[in-house]
Amino acid sequence: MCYKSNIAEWQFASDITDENERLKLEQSLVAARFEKEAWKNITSFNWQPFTDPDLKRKFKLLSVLGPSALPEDKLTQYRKSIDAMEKIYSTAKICSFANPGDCGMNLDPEITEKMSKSRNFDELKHVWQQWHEQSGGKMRHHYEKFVQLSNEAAQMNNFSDTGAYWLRNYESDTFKEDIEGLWQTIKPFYLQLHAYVRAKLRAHYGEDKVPKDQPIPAHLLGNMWAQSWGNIDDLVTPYPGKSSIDVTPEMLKQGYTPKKMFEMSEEFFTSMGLLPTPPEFWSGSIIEKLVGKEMVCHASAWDFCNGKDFRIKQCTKVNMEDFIVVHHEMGHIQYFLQYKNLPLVYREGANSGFHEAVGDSLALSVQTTKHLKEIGLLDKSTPTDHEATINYLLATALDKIAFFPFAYIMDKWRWDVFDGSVTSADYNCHWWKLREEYQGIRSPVTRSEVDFDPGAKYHIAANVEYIRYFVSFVIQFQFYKSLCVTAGQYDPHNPSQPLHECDFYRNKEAGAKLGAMLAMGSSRPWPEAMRAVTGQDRMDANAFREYFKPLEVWLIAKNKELGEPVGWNSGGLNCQKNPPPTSTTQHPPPVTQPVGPKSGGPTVFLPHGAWILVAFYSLLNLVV
Ligand code: BJ2
Ligand code: ZN
Repeated sequence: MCYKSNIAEWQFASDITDENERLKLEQSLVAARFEKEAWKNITSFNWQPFTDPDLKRKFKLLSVLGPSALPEDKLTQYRKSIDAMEKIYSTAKICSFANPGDCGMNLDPEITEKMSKSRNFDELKHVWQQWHEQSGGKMRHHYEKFVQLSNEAAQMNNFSDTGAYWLRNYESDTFKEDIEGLWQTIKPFYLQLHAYVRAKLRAHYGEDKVPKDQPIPAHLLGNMWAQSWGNIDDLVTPYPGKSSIDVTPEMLKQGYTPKKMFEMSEEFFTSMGLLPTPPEFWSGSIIEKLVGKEMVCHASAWDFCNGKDFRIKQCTKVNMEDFIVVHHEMGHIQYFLQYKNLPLVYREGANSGFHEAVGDSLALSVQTTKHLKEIGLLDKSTPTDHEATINYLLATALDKIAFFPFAYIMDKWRWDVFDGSVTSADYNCHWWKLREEYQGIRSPVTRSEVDFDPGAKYHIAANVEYIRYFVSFVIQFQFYKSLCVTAGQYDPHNPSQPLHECDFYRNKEAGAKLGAMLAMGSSRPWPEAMRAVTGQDRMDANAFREYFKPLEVWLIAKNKELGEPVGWNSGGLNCQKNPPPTSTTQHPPPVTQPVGPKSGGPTVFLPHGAWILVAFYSLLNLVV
C-alpha cells in the first residue's frame, strides 16, 4: 500500500496533470481505508500495559492514525486543498522585470537565479512581489480550509490541534521550551551577523534603501525567503579578493553535470563505508528538470518502502548551492537504505530533525577547504590563514546562522494558526510580525490580509512541518563534531586542528558510527540514537558555537569598530489588515458595519470590515 501511494504521488509530482492528481487522490483514499482498518486492529488490543518495550513502542506508534481518521468526504477535501496549494506553488509563473512581455519565469530556475544574482533593488523587489502574488496570494482560501480539516483530524486522533499532533514526533514534554532555549543561545550571534550584513547592504544599496537601525528589506538577501544568505557572500565577504569557497565557477569550468554531482556525493558516503545506492536509484530518480512538463521542482528524497526503490527528484543546477542540496537529499537516501530491513513502523528518522541532519553533517565536511582541494575544486595554494578562515566561516554562517530564526517562525506561525490564537483575519500580518521580531527583516512592499505570504514558501503550501530543520541545524554540528573526533580530525585542545577544517572523507570509523545510528531508524527514542554518535542525549548548541567561535569574536569586534547598532527598531509593521489604496488590485468599496465571523456566533467588531474583505477576496481567488 505504501509503495502504491508513493508511486501515485511521484507520478503527480513529476508530471502535474489533472489526471495524475485524480489518480493520486483515488489512491490516497484506498490507502486511508486500509490504514483505518489496520488502526482498528491495533487499537483493539489493550497495549498500554504491555511489558515488552519494543512491542509496546510499535503499538504506540501505530495507534496514531493521522489524517486518515477523517470521514472520506472530508479527507477528500483535505487532500484536495493541499494538492491545490502544491500545484499553485509549483506551476506559478511571473513576468520578467526587464522584459515585461516575458511571463514564463518559474521559481526554478529563473526566479531563484534572479534572487540570488541580481543586485538591482527594483528588479529584486519586482520579482519578490510577483512571486508572492502568484504563489501564496492565490492559496489563502485553500489554506483556511486546510487548517480547519487538519485540526479536525488532529482532534480525532486525540490531539488538541495539528501543532500538538506534529510535536508527538519529538517524544518530549519540554520540546517547545528546549527550542526556545536553543534560540536564546543562538540569538546574540544572529544579531551580530544581522548587524554586519545590514551594514554591508547599506554600503551597497544606500542608507535610504537599507536604514541603519531598521529591519533589512526582505528581498536583498539572495534568497526568496531570506532563509539562507549565502548567495550574497560577494557583497558581505570580510576580506574581498582573499579566498572564496564558492566553487561554482570551477564546477562549470570542469564541465560538472547533475549526474556527476550525485556520483560524487555517493562516493563520499561510500568512502566512509556507508551504503551505495542500488541501480533502481539511478534509473528511477529525476535529477534534471523535465522539458515540456509541469513538475514539483522543490528537491525531495523518496522511500518507496519496498526495500529497492529509492529516488531523488531535483531540478539540479550546476552550482555549489545545489551541490550541497544533493548531499542533503543523499543523506535521506542513506537513512532509507540503512533502515530498509526494519519493520515498516520503524523506517523513520529517530526524529524528523535527524533525517534532515545526515546529509548536512557530511556536507560540512565536503565544503571544507581541505576537501575541496582534494577533489580538485579549489586550488591547492588557497590559503587557510586567519583572514581566509573568517571569510570561510562567514560564508558558512550566512547559510547556517541566518537560517535559525526563519526555521523557528515557519512553525511558530503555524503553531499559532493551528491552536487558534491567530485567525485568518490576521494570517499575513502575524507572519510579518514574526518575520520582523525574529529575523529582523521587513517586506519591501506594504502587505495586507489580501496577501498570504506564508504560502509563498514550499513547506507551508505542501504542508511539511519545518521545526525539523531547526533541530537539524543544531544537531548536525553535534554529529559533525563527534564524527570529527572519531576520525581524529578534531582536537579541541589543538589550535592547529580547528573544527571547521575537519574532513572525515574516507574515514571508516566515522562512517561506522553514523551508520549504526541510522540503522536504528525510529526503533528507539531519539536521545538513545543521539548517544550512539555523540555520547550526549540532548540537543546542544555548543558544538555550533565552538565551530563558529572565531567568527563570533570577529563579528563583535567588527560591529564595535564600525559603530553598528545591533538589533533593530520596529517603526511600525509594514502590514495592514486592509489592502493599501495604492495596491494594483481592484478593491470593493469599504464596508464599515459590524460583521460576525459566523452566523450565530458572537458579533465581532473588526476595523474597516476586515472580515468582509477577506471573505470577498477569498471568493474572488476561488473564481479566478
Ligand atoms: C530541499 C529540501 C525537502 C527535504 C523535501 C521537501 C519536503 C520534505 C523530503 C522528504 C525527506 C524525508 C528542503 C533543505 C534544508 C531547508 C529546506 C528548505 N527538500 N522533503 N521526503 N530544505 O527535506 O529534503 O525530501 O524525510 O523523507 O526543503 O527550506 O529548502
Ligand atoms: Zn531534507
